[in-house]
Amino acid sequence: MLIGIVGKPSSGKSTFLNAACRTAAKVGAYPFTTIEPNPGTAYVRVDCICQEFEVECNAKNSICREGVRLIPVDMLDVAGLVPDAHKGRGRGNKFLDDLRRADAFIHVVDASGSLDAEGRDVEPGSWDPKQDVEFLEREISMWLVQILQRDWRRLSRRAETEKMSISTLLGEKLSGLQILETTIKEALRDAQLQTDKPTEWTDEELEVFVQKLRHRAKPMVIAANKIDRAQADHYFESLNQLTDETVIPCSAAGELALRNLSEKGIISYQPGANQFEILQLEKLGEAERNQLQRLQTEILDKYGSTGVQQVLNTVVFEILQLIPVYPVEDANKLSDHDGNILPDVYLVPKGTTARQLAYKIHTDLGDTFIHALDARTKKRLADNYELQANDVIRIVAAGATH
Ligand SMILES: Nc1nc2c(ncn2[C@@H]2O[C@H](COP(=O)(O)OP(=O)(O)OP(=O)(O)O)[C@@H](O)[C@H]2O)c(=O)[nH]1
Ligand SMILES: [Mg+2]
Repeated sequence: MLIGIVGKPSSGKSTFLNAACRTAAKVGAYPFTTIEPNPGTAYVRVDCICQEFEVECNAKNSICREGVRLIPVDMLDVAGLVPDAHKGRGRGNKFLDDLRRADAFIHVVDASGSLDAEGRDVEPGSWDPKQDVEFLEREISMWLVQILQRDWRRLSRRAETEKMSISTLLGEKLSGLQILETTIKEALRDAQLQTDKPTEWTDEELEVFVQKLRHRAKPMVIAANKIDRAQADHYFESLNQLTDETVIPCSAAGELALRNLSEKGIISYQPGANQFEILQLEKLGEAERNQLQRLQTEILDKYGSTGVQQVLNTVVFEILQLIPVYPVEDANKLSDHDGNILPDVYLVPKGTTARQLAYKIHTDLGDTFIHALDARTKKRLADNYELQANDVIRIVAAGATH
């Protein structure tokens, strides 16, 4: 799974990546600090089922820390987008091709209104960030339009002359963008387009279709960043009212500071928490003490967290609607064949069946699937059983078990 971090220059994308992934991507108070994309691995956090089963995990594909399972998700921070990037302005929009595989985007917005459209400093509060939301969604749509337009004529003619479904042809064309034919069909319905006459679609109609497709295929959460600065709470409220996207108040810089101090052992802090504990007060200078005090009262007390972890969990569990499931090979010991307890957790879309899980683990396991077993009840589950969050599943297959 891949989550893309997008937004205008200097909104705090690389700071968000560094806070979430403990990377060292270059950060700078000037536009286009990032040119080449920065990859990272963040973790979403769920209560691990080891507590319920009263066992100690030997987590392999994830981390279990004091009953909290940290599940890795890949992230990619890219260059800043500016209005009319699709016409080549700024760094253009070609770099978004690195985000073809992205399942969702985090739009990092400067909620303090201190940067213009190009990411240059302006009087704090003088730039209304709602413009950033509008232009960014348009630029992402235009990126998709340009991908489609490359051979739209040939594709639409072929659909009509060969009497092929336009959704099937679009599905083939867009498979590299992780877009399924079912999603395309839904977007065509949303756009109310005549699917038997694609050659007659106007450019505007194609754009409407792409907007609907973007909304479904590349869903977005808005991180109202720099919430620690003046004016930001006001703009956060108005952003929240303006758009149907989820908007989460966020201080990437605050999270970064807390994680840095926590890693040095100076404070104790769990990402996502609404408080921290100072362990080594003597190691903090007066400025740092004041900064921590402000972080507590102006961010954690006010918003409940720095927002970074909440943005990640919202993308994975609310927007993408993924659920954690634990495959095991021994349903009694809850282990793999080496005896590791609850080694793996998979994030799968709601509605995933037992057989689909088998395919995710290994193609052979899917092909030779016989039935699955619920480790809690020891009941057999059919191939079309829809997995539930926190299921512990053994897959029984011909020749191989898991
Ligand atoms: N006050 C405050 N400043 C922040 C926050 N997040 C980032 N910044 C600052 O904003 C500036 C830009 O941060 P970057 O992370 O480099 O922004 P970016 O979006 O990656 O910028 P480009 O790579 O140029 O597109 C830096 O000076 C950061 O320290 C935040 O939550 N609060
Ligand atoms: Mg950057």
